[in-house]
Amino acid sequence: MGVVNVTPDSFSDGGRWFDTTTAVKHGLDLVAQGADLIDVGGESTRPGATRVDEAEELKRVIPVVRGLAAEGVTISVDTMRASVAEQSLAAGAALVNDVSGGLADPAMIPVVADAGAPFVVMHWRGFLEGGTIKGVYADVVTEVADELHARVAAVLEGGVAADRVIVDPGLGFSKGADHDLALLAHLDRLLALGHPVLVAASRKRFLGRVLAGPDGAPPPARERDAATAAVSALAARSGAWAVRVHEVRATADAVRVTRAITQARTAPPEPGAHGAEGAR
Ligand code: PMM
Repeated sequence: MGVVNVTPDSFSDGGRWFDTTTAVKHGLDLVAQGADLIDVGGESTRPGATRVDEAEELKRVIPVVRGLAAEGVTISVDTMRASVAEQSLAAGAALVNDVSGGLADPAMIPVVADAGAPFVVMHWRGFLEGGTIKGVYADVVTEVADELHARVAAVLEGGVAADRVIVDPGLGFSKGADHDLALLAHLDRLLALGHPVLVAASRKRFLGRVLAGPDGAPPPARERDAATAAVSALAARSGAWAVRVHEVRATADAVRVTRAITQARTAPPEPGAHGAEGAR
């Protein structure tokens, strides 16, 4: 899943793809680099970001969805607003990605249920009002799995079909670096919920902390793509359904190599056989 943020303030690529033509072109470039799905968002979810109003979000998102749909791209819309989801689906989006898992807008679940669209339900503990981080956990893996389970139950109750639900640990949302790392180390616990798992680690703060130099300074977001690709390979190996990334090429390669290695486990080569290039 390649990211097209049509926002001036996303933490990792803010402002770069802000106008419609550039955003559509960027989405097509990501497809050319190997993305199967493009996630279009018009509102930054960065901690402390102020919300954009509905009219502005629609103005950012809908033309980009329409432009990419016209090129045959499979699109997910990254929104917490039912109206944006509904109009994006009408404009050609295939899937709704809601970082609030339907909590921010009570109309979201009915819209998704009526459309029969796949729905990404992310683990979310609310807006960070006044800088409050609702990120206190005794056992982050168990709590995130339990809260996601409850959220999925509410989504199913609201009429979304079970085979349409995708879950996401919500890395960095009310979570510190150690929480994110623990969740990635235990993806199996999220897979056990019985739904496809989306992992969105791309360029996030926890990678900055892992990669920090001796002075403790994290590298800027755009220098975290190799680390992102490493997470993509590990997530793919663990059985993730998709990874949401800003820089697609490295992740597409990482996922392809992972797949080849996984296939080699189930179909080992004939004894003595090797390719035309010989063993290296
Ligand atoms: N993170 C961001 C935006 N959308 N969607 C899902 N499903 N999961 C996430 O973790 C997620 C998301 C924030 O990252 P960005 O500002 O770099 O796009």
